Amino acid sequence: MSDSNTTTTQTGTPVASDDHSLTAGADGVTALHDRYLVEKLAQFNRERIPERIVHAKGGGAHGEFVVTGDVSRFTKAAVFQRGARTETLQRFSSVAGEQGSPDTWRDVRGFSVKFYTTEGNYDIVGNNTPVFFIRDGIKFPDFIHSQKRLPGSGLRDADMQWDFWTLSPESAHQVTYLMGDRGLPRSWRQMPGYGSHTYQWINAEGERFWVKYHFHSRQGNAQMQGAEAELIAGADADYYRRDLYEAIEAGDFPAWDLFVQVMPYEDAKTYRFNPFDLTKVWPHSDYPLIEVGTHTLTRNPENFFAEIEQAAFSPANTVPGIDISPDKMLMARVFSYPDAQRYRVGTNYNELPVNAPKAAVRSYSQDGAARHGFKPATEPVYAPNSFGGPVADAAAAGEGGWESDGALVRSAATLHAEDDDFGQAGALYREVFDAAAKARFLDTISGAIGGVTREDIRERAIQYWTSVDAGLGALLRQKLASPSQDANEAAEYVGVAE
Ligand code: HDD
Repeated sequence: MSDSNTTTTQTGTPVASDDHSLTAGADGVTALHDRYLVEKLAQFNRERIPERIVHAKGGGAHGEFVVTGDVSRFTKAAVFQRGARTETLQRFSSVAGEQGSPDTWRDVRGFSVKFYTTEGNYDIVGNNTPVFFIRDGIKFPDFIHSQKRLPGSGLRDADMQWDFWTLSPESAHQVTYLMGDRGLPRSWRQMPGYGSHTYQWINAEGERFWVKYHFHSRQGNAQMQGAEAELIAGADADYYRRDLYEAIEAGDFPAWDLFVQVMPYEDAKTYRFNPFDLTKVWPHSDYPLIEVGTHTLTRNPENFFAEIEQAAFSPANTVPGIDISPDKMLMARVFSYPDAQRYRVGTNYNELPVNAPKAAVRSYSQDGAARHGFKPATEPVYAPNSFGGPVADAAAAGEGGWESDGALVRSAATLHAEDDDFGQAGALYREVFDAAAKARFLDTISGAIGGVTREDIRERAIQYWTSVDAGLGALLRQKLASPSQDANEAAEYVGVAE
């Protein structure tokens, strides 16, 4: 009988040593039948799972969402009914960097929230910007390739970043956010979150609405400048992760107020631009913010790997009273995330405690690698059946939907009067950035474009910003031509220095 503190193998047998392998004599060859040594090395070799293909570097915490507003006229989802309190999990991240990359490289930040609702898990899987670089999911792998590393040198590269962006002018609005102050938040706690896409809400009467989510930080919004971000990147690559962890440990719980913009279902057809275009925001003057509730992070993970690395957020996780919209990006994402998670975590990833719903699971899914949950053998394993197994129910599912008809085509969405690529980017630059922010913006884009080596791509980049704002284009041309251009600035966006 071993002491209760004796080390054991994975199968619970006491082991003899954690210091010495079994050898033929003190200096002899190692015995293959030292199965504890073999188990230890083999298990170690399998400690990592593939990192997320995007948003690999991140951090997160557990929290609670409390409804304070009354949005029951728009959705019947239990999670958003007045007074409801729901446990949550949140993950923040950077898009392009790998697991160990510095938190303070300029990038868009992920902002995903999992609500463990009484009706199943609901995930809002968004970013700290309200728009995105592209409007069709078929471009996503190309976009990400252009932001990651060259296949030969393994280096990030300004030529391919600007080549892709300037050949994809719909990126202008998001690149304006990225190269503006929002590209370098001071912390995850001091940034907003957006669902970005248009989603669908369905009320108890079956009426449908289009909605956009906005999380406003109670800590306020704050940013840092490039020089400081560069210093921090070298000194503390985990700056954001540490900030969040330490704040929560100290009982300083970060919180965000959630609002929605609500568009009546019929408005979408005649709105001045396509309301399902992820490169656009809906002006608040058209659709004002409506209060929903407050999300507060209160508990750090006990185990980062089990609770954050294996966490699987997905826009496919909807609940009754909430559905997706005809946004082509969103439709691509609802396929992509569960697919990534089956590969990255494993087929039965939803059985892990961090992903498992608090609501009961009744399904006919079974088996697969590492399955451990199963139903009593007396229960039927197929539907329909005559043995009292669970039955699907359209009314309970509370799905939305929309009308669509037509031949299968590959084309842009139906045109609305004000669909364009540059209008909202120009408004952001002219009307939201003050003079100092405009000057910093010019510094950042000229620095980043300064790293472009191909003359045609550089010229296209000047045209791109001229389309955003003619004055900005002229200033950029002037600055790029000026010999005082600091060579170091060029490397900033590609993640080296400012
Ligand atoms: Fe995303 C992670 C794929 C647009 C916000 N994304 C993430 C993962 C994949 C994709 C495969 C890793 C999931 C995992 O392994 O757990 N993303 C896409 C595709 C998109 C796309 C195919 C376009 C069609 N993503 C996109 C937008 C947003 C995000 C438009 C924000 C509005 N993505 C995130 C995120 C994620 C992330 C919130 C969610 C889970 C996570 O990071 O941890 O930051």
